[in-house]
Amino acid sequence: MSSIHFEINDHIGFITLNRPDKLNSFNREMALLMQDALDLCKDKKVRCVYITGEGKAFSAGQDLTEVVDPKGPGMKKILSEHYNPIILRIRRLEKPVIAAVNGVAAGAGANIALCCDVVVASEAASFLQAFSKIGLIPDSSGTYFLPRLIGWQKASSLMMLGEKVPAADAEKMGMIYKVFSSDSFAEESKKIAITLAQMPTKGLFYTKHALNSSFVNSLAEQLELEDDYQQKAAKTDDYEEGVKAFLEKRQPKFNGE
Ligand code: T3D
Repeated sequence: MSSIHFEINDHIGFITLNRPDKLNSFNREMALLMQDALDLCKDKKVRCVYITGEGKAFSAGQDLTEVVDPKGPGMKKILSEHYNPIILRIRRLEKPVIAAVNGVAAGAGANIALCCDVVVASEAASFLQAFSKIGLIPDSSGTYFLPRLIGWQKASSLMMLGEKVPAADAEKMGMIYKVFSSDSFAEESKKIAITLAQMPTKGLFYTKHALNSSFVNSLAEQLELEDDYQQKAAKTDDYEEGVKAFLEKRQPKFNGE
């Protein structure tokens, strides 16, 4: 049994965190295998990525037994070789990445979910910036994305107090996109993946990268970038098909090119 399960179905790369007896907490093996799985998602036949957890948790973040293991990787490697490369792979991937948060998401587990393009959760899920409770700071891009998602004050308070946020509250405060009932979660979250995998993949990629840059660009720079990406989007097969299908009053059939 591998700590990451990976398969491609219907143009979707399914990545399942698979250490359920450890609440899918990350050890070195799982972090490196997740990077490999994200690399496999660069393949053209993958048009959307779906990340979830096996069992009752999404992920409890860093496996804390590994950090006290004298033969373990140590703090420096844990960030520079495990989490940071995962976050950068997700943000740079030229297709949408969905986090389907099935249960508790804590520490790095929460922040990996929150850096994804679409974050949905089961009503059984919760989000926890667990770091302050053990004397650490929020990593895995938490200090970057969380204040941008929910505002500085809420982010700062959640990071310092380390309170667990139920999925329904996370949705209300704009931390995540949608919550589904436990019964419908698997089906509804996969429906989103299927929809995205059939959409104009390059257009979605340009949208993702424009959003990445909007955090740092001036208005003038961002307008220039939108212009540049729009010229590129307008040269895709999918743009041609989208306009043609609209004028012919039929459903478009996008090929992702
Ligand atoms: O050096 C570094 O650490 C750098 C890296 C930083 C990145 C990080 O992610 S730091 C944050 C690490 N994560 C945490 O601090 C979360 C710790 N876990 C919890 O707070 C709770 O377990 C949860 C809120 C996630 C879930 O609570 P609950 O009540 O549903 O489950 P539980 O009973 O606490 O846990 C079940 C078992 O999983 C338990 O083991 P046992 O008693 O059944 O043998 C527990 O010890 C284990 N477990 C949970 N989280 C972790 C873990 N074991 C190792 N590492 C964990 N992170």
